Amino acid sequence: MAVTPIKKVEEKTIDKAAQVMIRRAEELGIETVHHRYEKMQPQCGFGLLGLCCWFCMMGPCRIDPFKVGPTRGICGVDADTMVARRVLFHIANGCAAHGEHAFHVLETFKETIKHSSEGKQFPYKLVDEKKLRSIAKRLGIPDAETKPILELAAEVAKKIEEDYIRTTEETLNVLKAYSIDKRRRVFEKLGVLPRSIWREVFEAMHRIHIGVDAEYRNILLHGVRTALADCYAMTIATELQDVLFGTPKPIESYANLGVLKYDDVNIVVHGHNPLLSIKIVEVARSEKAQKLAREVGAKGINVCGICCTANEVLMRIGVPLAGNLLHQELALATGAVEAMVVDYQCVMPAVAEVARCFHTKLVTTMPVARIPGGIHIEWRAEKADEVAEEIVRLAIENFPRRIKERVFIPDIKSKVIAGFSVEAILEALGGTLTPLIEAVKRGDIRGIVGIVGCNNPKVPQDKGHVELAKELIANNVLIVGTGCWAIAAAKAGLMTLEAQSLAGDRLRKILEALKIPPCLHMGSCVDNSRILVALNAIADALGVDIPDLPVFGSAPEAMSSKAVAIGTWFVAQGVNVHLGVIPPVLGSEAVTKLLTEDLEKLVGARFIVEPDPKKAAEIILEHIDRKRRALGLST
Ligand code: MSK
Repeated sequence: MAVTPIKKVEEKTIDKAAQVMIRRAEELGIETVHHRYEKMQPQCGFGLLGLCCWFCMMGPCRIDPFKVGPTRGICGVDADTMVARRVLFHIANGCAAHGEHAFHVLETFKETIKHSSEGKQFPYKLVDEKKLRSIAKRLGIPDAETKPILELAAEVAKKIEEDYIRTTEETLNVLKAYSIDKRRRVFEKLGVLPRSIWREVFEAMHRIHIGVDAEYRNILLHGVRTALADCYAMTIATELQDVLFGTPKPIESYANLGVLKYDDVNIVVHGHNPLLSIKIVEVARSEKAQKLAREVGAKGINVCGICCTANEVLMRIGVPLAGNLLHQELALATGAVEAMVVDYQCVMPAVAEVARCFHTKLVTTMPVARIPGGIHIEWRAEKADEVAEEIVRLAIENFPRRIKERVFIPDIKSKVIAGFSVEAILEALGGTLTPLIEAVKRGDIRGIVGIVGCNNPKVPQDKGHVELAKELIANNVLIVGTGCWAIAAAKAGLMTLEAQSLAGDRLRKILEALKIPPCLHMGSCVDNSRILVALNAIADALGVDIPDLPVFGSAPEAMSSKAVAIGTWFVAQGVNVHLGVIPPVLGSEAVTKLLTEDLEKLVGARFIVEPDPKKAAEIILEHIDRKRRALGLST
């Protein structure tokens, strides 16, 4: 297929490996996300403003922002309601994604308890007893430190399950366990305490149905409630994954397409849920699998990852990162991948098309996520080891079909130190937050910024992520983050000890003393919950509420509905959130004002939209200094 070349590839990505691979894909006639993005131009102006609606079959309707054409949809919906409904749709969509992920982990956790109690073999184990006891303690389970582990785990599972199935007006057990009093009071006053994860998504879908909620403030208030349900669904996923696979500790690896190997069987795991990918790594590292690989002429088996499954297996077992969202097709375009194994979320259906150009097998594994062109080998908790073995064998057997002449792997990769869970950060600090808090008070750490979120082909890949991080660390701001930002920062070398040299003098001394990079990899998307746990602890230690802290959140290249949900709950928790991509809300002045101004009066924080990373850094630094002054700290 002839592909129209991208005019200036450096305007699509700052990542050198990606630049090379986009050109390589063009040579091979492979279309990527960037080419499809160009074909899609100009994108619908109504859609970009949030002014189109397809929620019923009288539509689609669109509202004229210039008020020359229709100012209402066929049902009479106005611009404010139309835009607000779309925001709520995204939040509910994001919450459903995280909620399902967490629920799958909960089901596996319960099965693990059941099999262990019956003394039966099971692919999963309760690996991190210390973490389990700390979760139980937070949940207020009696004798959390001494109770037999399986009994305790069953009580934890029950408390968490209640947060899905509750039918009363009580709020989530996990919210009560993981939020600070000051925030809980704010949520209570606003009437946004979530009741159950399923119920808030259900109610959101009801409200946006034709002829239900038509008052934009009421719709968005439920958006906040649903986003909070999302927040604690993510907490469930993180916490239970830590129990099943161990709480991350600092670990070294590499990032970027150069982690693929010419002589190895390459398996790329992609998606979000580590339940199967961890098993694949275990099997691939076994002597039996390595021997099989050698028998087909490979040197060994190399598992690497894309997106948040990559983050999960990196921070727990050191698996290298092949790349973030916009790398998924490029990894396959190397021609060196025997199997791409996907679970769910952020997997572009286009990977099937790229795989088809080579010998690559695309393997889908989750019942909720099949892709035409993929082979479906379904994960089940009780069969996880066999499924992983089958997939690894499939990849090994596929190696001889690789056409060596078509393989090209860019020799580009960076070192990365990942695995900064809250527990690991505390350990680096000597077991207490005091050194961090004292450094913030002195101004050695001017502030802390969480940078998170996706890539988006609307902006150059990684540019916002990397430039914003560099600008902030040069100004003595410590960066923590997750998701595709974390992969961007890793690829750019910002998660190494060498990157300490990019930090301002005062921050650098702290980093050198603690032997940590200036950008701390805290995990996958769901691990944004770790950032919140850290913020709660800092606010508690200082005796203030979260909006009082010299902190900020940023999603420079936000793309998914999950990002909308995460951004909304960070704001609800009192953290200002910067967005580098303009969200589809500008069609309503009222909604835009509510999100970027009025929310501050309600929850103490708001959204800020600024595409230029340098200007965004200025806004963030100004906010941090304002908060420092209010706390009586030097600036
Ligand atoms: S993978 S949600 S593109 S961060 Fe978590 Fe990356 Fe965003 Fe997906």
